[in-house]
This record gives sequence, structure tokens and C-alpha cells, in this order.
Amino acid sequence: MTVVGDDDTASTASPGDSLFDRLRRGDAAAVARALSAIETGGPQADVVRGRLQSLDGAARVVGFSGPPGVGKSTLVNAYIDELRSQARSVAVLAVDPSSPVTGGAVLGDRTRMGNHTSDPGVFIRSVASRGHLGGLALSIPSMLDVLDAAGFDDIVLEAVGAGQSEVEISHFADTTVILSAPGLGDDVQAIKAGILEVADVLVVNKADLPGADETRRHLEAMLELRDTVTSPPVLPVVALHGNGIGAMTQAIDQNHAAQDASCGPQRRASEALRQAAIAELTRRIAADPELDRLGAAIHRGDINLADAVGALINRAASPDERNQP
Ligand SMILES: Nc1nc2c(ncn2[C@@H]2O[C@H](COP(=O)(O)OP(=O)(O)OP(=O)(O)O)[C@@H](O)[C@H]2O)c(=O)[nH]1
Ligand SMILES: [Mg+2]
Repeated sequence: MTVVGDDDTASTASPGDSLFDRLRRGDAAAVARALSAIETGGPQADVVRGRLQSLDGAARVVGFSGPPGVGKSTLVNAYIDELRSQARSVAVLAVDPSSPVTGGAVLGDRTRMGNHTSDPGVFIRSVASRGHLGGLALSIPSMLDVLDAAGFDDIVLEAVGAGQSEVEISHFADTTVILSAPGLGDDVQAIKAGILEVADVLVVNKADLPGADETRRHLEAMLELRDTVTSPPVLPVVALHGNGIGAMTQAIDQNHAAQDASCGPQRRASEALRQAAIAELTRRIAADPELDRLGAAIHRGDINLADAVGALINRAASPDERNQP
């Protein structure tokens, strides 16, 4: 499979059947079209989603996150090399929650992964969601299901750009790899504690540069603050030259081996549900005039925060109550 853009030859008749059959055979154009349908939303997305239900997927999903310029795309490229040397097929979703699909970062990533674009065992797709209401969180699990149904052995999620996507991606991945590197500058280099919490494997990329040992010690010190029994391994890597990729792949394999293989699709369904429920709850609460009334009551000391939260959530859960005086 190669990089395929949107395929506009969608037939209006029986949108589900033939597309799904071709999808199951791993047809790249069908995969691209199913992904586009999910991204666009609406009835086509529902048809595709419906066919994907009770999928017993076998794909392993690995997420790569880290600050801008840390070397995610370079590392993903090296990881693809490693997987291909094991004859495993791989799909990459480069996820950018903040920029439109034509964003420079995504184009740059495509160039960096360029040596795989003619490999039929590699499928690369950029995902952007600016303007979609909660679109990314809602569409990613289904997009993973599409790639899973298409029979890819491995799916790689790359968080493009900075920010929340790092933590978000971990909800969808079976294994989350968090990257750090020396020389990124204090503000970007600082990996926030919340991000460390979701790491299954930590990579200190650019280990060829001065300061790599310090970065590693810094991460290990932060890990000691983690409230868990086991700590993720901290692995030095030079993504640019492929050094350390074997050890990283082993750590990813070990993390997968410790999991129930069938839990991926189910977890994605739960995560999609969680995100959709949060979005709906947020929408209802924002539209509830009682929000400001309760806010004022808290301010006056007439009600405490916990009770106000309970009242607001109850109202959101049963909108009929809004009509009560
Ligand atoms: N010295 C050194 N440079 C590296 C290494 N890995 C990546 N780089 C360089 O770091 C720069 C950024 O690499 P990218 O792979 O684009 O980083 P990224 O995290 O994908 O960046 P964004 O997608 O913009 O967030 C490039 O110039 C790479 O060549 C490495 O192991 N050592
Ligand atoms: Mg990148």
C-alpha cells in the first residue's frame, strides 16, 4: 500500500458492502476512502463504523509523542524500517489536532518518511481536525479500527506538534512511547509529569548530542516521583542513524506481550464512548442557565462546590429537569 489521497470515486450505491470487502483485502484506495468517510463524519461514517463493529482486530497500536523537533518523524521512519525488516505491514497516522491538513509539519513528515512511500507494506496518512467539533477524539478510534480491519500488523500514531495530543494519543495506543532529547531549550524540553504518567517506553533521542546523559538522568529522577510500582525503561536512541531502535522495539514488544491481545478494539470503543460522553456533557452544561445561578450561589457561600457539581451533572443527565422551575 502506498500513500493514497482522498478517493472521490465513491459510488452512491451500497456504500458499505463493496468498500468493506475491499477494505478487508487491504486495498489501499478502499482504506483511504474509509478513513475519509470517518474523518468527514455523517451517514457514510456511520455505515463504515457499523461494519467495523465486533471486529476482532490483531493490529498493535503504538503511539509516539514528544515536543516539536524531538525527532518523532525520524524515529517513526526508523521504526518502520525495523518492522519492515521483520516483514510486518504498518500503517501510520500522523495526527495533528491543531493544523489543517495542508500544514507544513505534516508535509515535512511525509518527506521524512518519503523512502517508504513506494513500499506496498506501508500506508501513511495525515489526520487533521481543525474545525471538527471534538472530531479528532471521536474519529481516531474508528480510523484505527479501519486500519485494523485492513489487516495491518502494526499501526503507528504520531502526534504532530505540541500540546495535549501527547496525552490524548495514549488513550488510543496499546503502547505509548514518549520522546525527549537534549538541546531543545528548557521550555520545550521539560516533559510534563502528566505525560510521563502515560509513558510505557521513554526514549532519549539524539543521544549523539551533548547533554543526552543529563536528559536521561533528568527523566529518571522525574520517574522516581511516579506513583507506580514499575517504571518505564529510559532508552538512548539516535533515530537519525537507527541506533537503539532494536532495544526500543524490544521494549515495545514486551509491553504488548503483557497485554491481552483482544483488548485493543474494546478499549478504543470505550475511549470513543468516554470522549463522546464528555463532549455531550460539556455541551449540555454550557447551555444550562443554571450554571451561572449555581456559580453565583457558590460565590455567596450558599452551596459548596461538590453539591453544585452534583446538581449540574444531574440536570445535564436528565434535560427534562431543566424545564422545572
Ligand atoms: N543529531 C540528531 N538529530 C536528529 C536525530 N533524530 C532527528 N534529528 C533531527 O531533528 C530534527 C527534527 O526531527 P523530526 O523527526 O522532524 O522531529 P519531529 O519530532 O517529528 O518534529 P515535529 O513533527 O515538527 O514535531 C531534524 O532535523 C532531524 O534530522 C538524532 O538522533 N540525532
Ligand atoms: Mg514530525
